[in-house]
Amino acid sequence: MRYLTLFFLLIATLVQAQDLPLPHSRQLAWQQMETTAFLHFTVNTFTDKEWGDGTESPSIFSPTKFDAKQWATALKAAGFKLAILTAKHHDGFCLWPSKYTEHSVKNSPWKNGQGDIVREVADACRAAGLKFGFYLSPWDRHEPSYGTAAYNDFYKNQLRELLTEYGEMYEVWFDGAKGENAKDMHYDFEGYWAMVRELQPKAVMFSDVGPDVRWVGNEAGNGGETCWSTIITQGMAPGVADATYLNRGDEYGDKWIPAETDVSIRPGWFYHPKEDDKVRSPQNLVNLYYQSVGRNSLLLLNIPPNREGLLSAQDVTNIKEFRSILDETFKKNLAKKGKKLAKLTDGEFNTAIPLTTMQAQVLELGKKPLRFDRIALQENILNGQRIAEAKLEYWSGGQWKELATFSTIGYKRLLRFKPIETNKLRITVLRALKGQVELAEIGVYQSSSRE
Ligand code: FUL
Repeated sequence: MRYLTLFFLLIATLVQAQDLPLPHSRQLAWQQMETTAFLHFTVNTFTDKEWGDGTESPSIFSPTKFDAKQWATALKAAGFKLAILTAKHHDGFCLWPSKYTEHSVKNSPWKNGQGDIVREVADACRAAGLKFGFYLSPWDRHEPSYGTAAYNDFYKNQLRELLTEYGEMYEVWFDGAKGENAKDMHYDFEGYWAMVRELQPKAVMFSDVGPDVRWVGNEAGNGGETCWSTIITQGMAPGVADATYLNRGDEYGDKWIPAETDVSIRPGWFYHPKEDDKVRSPQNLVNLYYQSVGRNSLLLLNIPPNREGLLSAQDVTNIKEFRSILDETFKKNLAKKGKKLAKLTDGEFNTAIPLTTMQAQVLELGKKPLRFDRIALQENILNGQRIAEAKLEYWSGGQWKELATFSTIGYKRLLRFKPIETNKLRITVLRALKGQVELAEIGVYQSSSRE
């Protein structure tokens, strides 16, 4: 009888453990990219606007030195893994010669209307070793059918062109923005999403509320100090979402939809000459990395091409230096010296160690004290996200001293602090969701002096 009870208890625990939402392999691959790039480029680049109204003449679209290779090479050199291009923004102008509208590059002077920006950028990205994705604005201020059911067919036709004629896609961006005076339009998001899933199964889909990745709730590059990869989407839709809720996520969330932090290297999303002296510095960008990737999110950094059709020199310099600083900081994981820390420093989620709530786990870094000022922690999210609160301490002067108390870890938590010297750390999970908590990785680093 006792064995039977034990057996049922075991089954109940297993069932419970599997209750939590888990990441799909495409979501995991997405999060592991960590830094991806956004490319906002369209008629706005030439009109100096952020939102076009759809009356722009295609004749103004005339990048004189357009060079997709320059974009892709610069992004690759700066360590980005994927680039997302605004194939169509709210103004409705298409960067590819869509069969379904005249409002596109085919009526522009660029390459005498024979060119295709989407094709050139997609090809250049692949050649440089970058993944590619696109943004196709549902809100369309040019298309006459907008506001009627026929627009859903129009949108799907465009979506199909992009999904079938340009090779493999890794992300499709569904923007929820709609101006105040936009027509009352009922978008068939379910239909759009089904089409992406069918035609490009590797692509994650972004919108305020997923289905695969969600908005972080602001455009300032701030991941939530607490950031769950799970949310409840009921009652929300693209454009109709609670930004504070999205920023934090929800430990009771029933869907795995991690947060994407989209932010621009300049004040605007599109290029404006007057913002040439307002490009975020490499240090500012590094800080964004800590605030996004370091808070269980992903950094989607916008680098807008200019009127010549090139990424501006300052932007290129700054993203390169940003990467060089990160590389220097995270080059050497000092925890690799710890004899018993092999499983925690091998870069694998599935060689994690179990942690028991309210039981301190000592992590021996070696005999001699090491000096460092950064720590990276990763939870085994293959089993879901569980840690709600934890504490780190370090051994110094014959006693344990508190280093940091924090909330979620998830994919990654980065901690910054004044340099310490120690040979031992200890981690205590103070609160966790049901099931087995597992620590997958620990990284211990001395930051670059250029941070
Ligand atoms: C917003 C848009 O309205 C902006 O123009 C930009 O594309 C940003 C990424 O998303 O909703």
